[in-house]
Amino acid sequence: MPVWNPEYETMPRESLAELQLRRLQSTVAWVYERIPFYREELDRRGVKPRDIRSLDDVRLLPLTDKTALRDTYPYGMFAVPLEQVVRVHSSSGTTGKPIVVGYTKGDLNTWSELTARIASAAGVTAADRVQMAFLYGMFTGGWGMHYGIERLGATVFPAGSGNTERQLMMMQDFGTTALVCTPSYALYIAEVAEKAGIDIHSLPLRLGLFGGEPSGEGMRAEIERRLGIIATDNYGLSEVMGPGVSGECEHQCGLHMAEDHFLFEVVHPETGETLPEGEEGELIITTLTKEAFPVLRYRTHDLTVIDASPCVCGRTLARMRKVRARTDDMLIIRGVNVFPSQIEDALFQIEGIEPHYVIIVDREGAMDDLEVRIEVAGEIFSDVMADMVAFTKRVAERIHSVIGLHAKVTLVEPGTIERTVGKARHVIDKRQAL
Ligand code: DLL
Repeated sequence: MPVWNPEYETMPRESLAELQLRRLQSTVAWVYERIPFYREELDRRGVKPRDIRSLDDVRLLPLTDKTALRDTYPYGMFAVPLEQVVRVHSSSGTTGKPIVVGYTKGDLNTWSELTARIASAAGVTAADRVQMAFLYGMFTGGWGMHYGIERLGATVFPAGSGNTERQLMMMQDFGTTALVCTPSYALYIAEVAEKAGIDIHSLPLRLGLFGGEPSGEGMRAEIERRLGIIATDNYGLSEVMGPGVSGECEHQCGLHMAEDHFLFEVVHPETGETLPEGEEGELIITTLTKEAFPVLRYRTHDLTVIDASPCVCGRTLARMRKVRARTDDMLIIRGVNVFPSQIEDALFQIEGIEPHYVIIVDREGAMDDLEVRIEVAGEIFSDVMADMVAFTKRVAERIHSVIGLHAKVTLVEPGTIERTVGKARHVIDKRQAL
């Protein structure tokens, strides 16, 4: 499979490091001059842009958290006047004010280059017909992927998310070959097709580019089986750009990171200490070419591992492991640390469970209660009571073996758990309301 931009994607790692250092130096000078927040932070540390002499000197720079971006809402972290900003997006925060990010013409050019790159790595070519089923709007997913896929020369159908029957009609009539959306929406599309008696396997659809939320290997296998496609994962976040930060190649063995435009580090989530390659920790990203909204050492809260060993595809860009958890989605239940993804992985191992679940945490007196509500295949649901009880017990045991806690397992009929056309919400923590 040809590489979209071999000059950068297959660059020898020593040259890449030189490029990164040059770009880091200009970014630090750029933010020092233009963003009061960074100038103050650097002055407080007694660090001047000229002190950045090696890539390791990135550690002299402050970590940036979401709060800094919130406190300067809406434009306080912009490095250029609004006249030079040609696009604004915002992050998908659920409550309060969003984080607002801006792009110059140059930034949009970089962005479409990088989304073209990940689409190409996933296997999209100019001959593809790509259905964009991401939300268009302030979310970076829709527009970000859209321009990259156009740049690549493929045909784009900007369907947007939702109206699943119409998505399926387009897929059938337009001959869609690639689908772009969140993994949970892909599954929902499969489900609606199955119900409507549409045989997706007989359609030209062959490839999926999924991102915007975590998805494990169990979820990938389910999507690949039900849609009859190859499913690839891509990752990004609004604060550093949007999609295009990293994405899988056809070998599906980690997400190649756009290291020519970002500097990636992994740190210990509590101490902030830099961890060696191969250790799991929080991903930290410094933008190297952003003009309007550069960030230094942004704390993503996403947990991953970086692997810089060569990939069979020939790209020299290091890979990050699929993000399965965030430092802030960890639940503490009866004193035990639990990631929702651990429960999901346990569920995906059991035959008969549909990939729709919700984890409900509540407090009864001083005790935390954990309930896992799952959809099961129709046959199981209509089975005799004794079989259902045995099944429930089996699921509870599997969950216990993974997280060491007893969960109340509730089986619900197929179709009862809320579906989403964007990012799925798998956890309801009622304790927060107390
Ligand atoms: O979700 C950008 C994006 C859109 C990426 C479309 C890929 C495709 P935000 O709304 O700012 O931006 O949310 C960013 O979503 O910090 C992760 O926690 C999570 N996330 C995004 N992609 C993945 C992924 C977009 N492939 C936050 N795997 C990030 C796991 C992901 N988590």
